[in-house]
Amino acid sequence: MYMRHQLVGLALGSLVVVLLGALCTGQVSLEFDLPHLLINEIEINPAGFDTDREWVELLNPTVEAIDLMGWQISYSYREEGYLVLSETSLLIQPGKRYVFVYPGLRLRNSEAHVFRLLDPDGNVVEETAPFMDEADDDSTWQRFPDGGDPLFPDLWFFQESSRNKTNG
Ligand SMILES: [Ca+2]
Ligand SMILES: [Ca+2]
Ligand SMILES: [Ca+2]
Repeated sequence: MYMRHQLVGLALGSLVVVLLGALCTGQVSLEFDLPHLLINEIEINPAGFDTDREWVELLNPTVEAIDLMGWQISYSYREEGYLVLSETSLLIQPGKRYVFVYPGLRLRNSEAHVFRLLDPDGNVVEETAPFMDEADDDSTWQRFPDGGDPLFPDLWFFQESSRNKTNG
């Protein structure tokens, strides 16, 4: 019990130090990432043929429109690489989503692989856990809750598709 109080005390002490530091410098350093464009849902293996039917749902959780021009997403089949999401200006408004359909056959079903999102400067903005999908049906990988939880950013469920709609 004493230990727990001591730990809470330490945590509160650290918080006070951070807040005091913020007051003194006018800056607050946050422990978690600021909101950014998200990979929110992934269909690796749609029912039937996969060609031209694999997709990712992107979500803009920020308060400003994001232009997809020059952003890239990873693919895994047959080799691994990146595809440009849009060559021209394409705005995703705040809170809105966009479904990117992979051209051709781009995603391995049976060997887990991560999905990465790169901004126009080539920075890795997001890297998911490794996913695979051998179900050959309407089930997809989806963040839970919709848009993710900042405290549990790697919480995903495999469940019936909610393409271009709220996950859940
Ligand atoms: Ca596939
Ligand atoms: Ca599927
Ligand atoms: Ca969805």
